[in-house]
Amino acid sequence: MLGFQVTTLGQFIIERQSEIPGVKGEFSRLLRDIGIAAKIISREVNKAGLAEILGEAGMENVQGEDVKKLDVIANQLMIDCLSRGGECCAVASEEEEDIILISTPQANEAKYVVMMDPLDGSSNIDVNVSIGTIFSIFERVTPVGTPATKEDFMQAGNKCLASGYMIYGSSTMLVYTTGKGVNGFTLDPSIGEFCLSHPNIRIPKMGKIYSVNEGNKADFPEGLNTYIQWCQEIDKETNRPYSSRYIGSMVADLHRNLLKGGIFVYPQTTKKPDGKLRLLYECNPMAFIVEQAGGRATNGYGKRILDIEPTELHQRTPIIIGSEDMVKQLEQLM
Ligand code: AHM
Ligand code: MG
Repeated sequence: MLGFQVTTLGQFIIERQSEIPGVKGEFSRLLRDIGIAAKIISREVNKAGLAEILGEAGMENVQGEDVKKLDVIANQLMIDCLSRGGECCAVASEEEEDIILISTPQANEAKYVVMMDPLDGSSNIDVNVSIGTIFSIFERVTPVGTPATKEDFMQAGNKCLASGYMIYGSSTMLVYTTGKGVNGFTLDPSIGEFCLSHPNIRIPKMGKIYSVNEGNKADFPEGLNTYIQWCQEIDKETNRPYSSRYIGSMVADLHRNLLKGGIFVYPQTTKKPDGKLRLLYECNPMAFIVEQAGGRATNGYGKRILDIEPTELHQRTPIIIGSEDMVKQLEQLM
């Protein structure tokens, strides 16, 4: 194959533009800008291992420049790409205390806001393990022509127009949804393009993988411990024991479970009564993708993640997400 059949992310975005009601070229341009940011962040992630040579974060490198942490770099790159495109009026980021108003003269005219976790799985950065970027796009609720406010970000996930993630793994992928299924693109570094590699991703209804930080077991709700024990029992009919897989990067853990089938849990614990993961930057975007792929995402107590009304930018929520039947099974025990 010479590559003539390849569909690039840019082509795909334009071809699918008409599927989203009320959406015009600006929205496609915004997705394209995120695609550009993805390529640049991927490049930075790939050379992160050279930090020892180029200089440690927080110090000066051999050229006398300040070396920044990768998550700070990713945050700035996303904001720069979104500012350059002109379709986004403001950004909320896990890395920033408050919302960031895009400072270009035309920004108030833009219709969309972006929420993001620029580099998820930060504990894995220094050890060369997969990390990711998570994003979601909403239409603003304040009038176009005025500066965006926090209100534009206090929207339930069910209002989300598009969400996605980049995973920097053995290859770099961008997976996203606009509410019409989920599609995955793999970066071909030789041509510098994301190419459609995983069209119409569907998560298996039932899987054999459970992903949870079992180190916190002593603090888990009883129902979760009962479920984990059940996953570990031997039973030929239900193909148990299941495999335990936990990378510690939500993007990587969920990406694997999305393709193979499985459940990912970050529950509330006695130490963290709201769990750890952030509703706006991590849980909502991933819940939108998993639901669009045919899976399920709740807080474990009957509440759909996408229906939670946020009150705080950095709000956390417990989450159970993945293959529909596995999530339902655990919910019954909770
Ligand atoms: P981060 O955004 O600071 O990287 O934290 C989020 C990460 C998730 O990617 C991952 O699922 C979780 O934290 C792991 O937490 P823990 O080490 O408590 O299991
Ligand atoms: Mg994160």
